[in-house]
Amino acid sequence: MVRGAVKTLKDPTRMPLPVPPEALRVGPLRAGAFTSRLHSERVAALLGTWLGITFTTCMVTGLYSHFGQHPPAGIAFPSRPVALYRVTQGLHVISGIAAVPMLLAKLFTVYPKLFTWPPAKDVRHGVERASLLLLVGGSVFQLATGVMNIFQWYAFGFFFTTVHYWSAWVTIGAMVAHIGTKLPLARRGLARSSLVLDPEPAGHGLSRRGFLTATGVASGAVVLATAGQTVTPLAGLSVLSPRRPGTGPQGLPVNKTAASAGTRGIGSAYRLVVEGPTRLELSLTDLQAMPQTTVTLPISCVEGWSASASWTGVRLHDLLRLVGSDGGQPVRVDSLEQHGPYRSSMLFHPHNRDPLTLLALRLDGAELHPDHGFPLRLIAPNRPGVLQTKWVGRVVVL
Ligand SMILES: Nc1nc2c(c(=O)[nH]1)N[C@H]1C(S)=C(S)[C@@H](COP(=O)(O)O)O[C@H]1N2
Ligand SMILES: [Mo]
Repeated sequence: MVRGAVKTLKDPTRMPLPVPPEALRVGPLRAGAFTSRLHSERVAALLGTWLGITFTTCMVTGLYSHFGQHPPAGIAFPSRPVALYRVTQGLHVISGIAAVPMLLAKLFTVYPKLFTWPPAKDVRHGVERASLLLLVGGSVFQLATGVMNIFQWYAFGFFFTTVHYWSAWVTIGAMVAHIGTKLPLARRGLARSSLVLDPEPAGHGLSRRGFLTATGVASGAVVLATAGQTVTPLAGLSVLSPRRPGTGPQGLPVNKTAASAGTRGIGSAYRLVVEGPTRLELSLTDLQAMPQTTVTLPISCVEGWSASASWTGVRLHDLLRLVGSDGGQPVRVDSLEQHGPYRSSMLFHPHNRDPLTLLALRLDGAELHPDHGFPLRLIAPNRPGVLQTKWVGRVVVL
């Protein structure tokens, strides 16, 4: 009896929608309007798999970067391995760049579906198709703004990181939903038997294999032309990367110069203020007289470039002990820079106590160049570049 009752209840999402008049079926809406053999289920499934891998890599490494910069209360980020952020952020940018040709190829493969007739068979089909707008729009938006950002082309009028972060959730959500609805199709397309059941039609022009190879080659080429910004041995190939190791003052790239930060011409009146349970003011001579440590650490910018250098200076932990702190409390480092989003950064206990966390006075043996933060800059292991504060004037134990 119950069974019968269920049977008579109609699934509302399967309610058929009216079919628009046949007279509208012109141009791309005609049956058989698209003839290229590249618009195939198998090509779409393979490209979808590649995109799933690159987008997932982007999301995971992007989340790591986000939480590295905005640590959730109580979760301290590790200070080792020292180059972890260099690897994760390098992967983030490399996988994003690799995804660009894949996304273009995928959109080409599936765009005839835009002209599906009827536009929506039933409510469920309509919702499914509308959700693709989020996926396509979100993917294009993420890759376009990401690439613009690494080239420091801020043509958009919003604050990049916040919008890139929230729209990533929308995109990934739409991707998960898409994979969910397409899984049976993708399985069929990826199965070896699909080559037998759905053999490639003979014809002129690019074959499916040729199309996929061209896409792979294009992805490989843009990766090789940019990855040298963080994979140093590839630097010579990096004709497209905006910042390359070995360029810039003291052989190290610079994002913000002393001139643009308004921190040029810091002279003998300089004092570092250290505030903890007690307070201390140190001149440059005082800092130079303290025990000096030399470490080799990379600057790993969120924009994907990274370069390693040798830094010499005073251990943060030593300074904290001088004002009566054991490094257990959060510490804020303030720059002499008056404006700008990166004039201050926070450090937590793994970094505060790490013997590699320095307030550096020297870079590769020479006094810091003004653009690298003269007279004093923070350099710490496994830390996003935006948090490696330059022109440090104050250290506060909170
Ligand atoms: N005060 C201050 N420190 C700063 C910045 C800044 O804008 N202001 N930029 C940060 C960024 S984004 C990076 S990647 C590193 C780069 O250091 P470098 O210019 O010495 O290579 O400095 C960081 N320190
Ligand atoms: Mo940066």
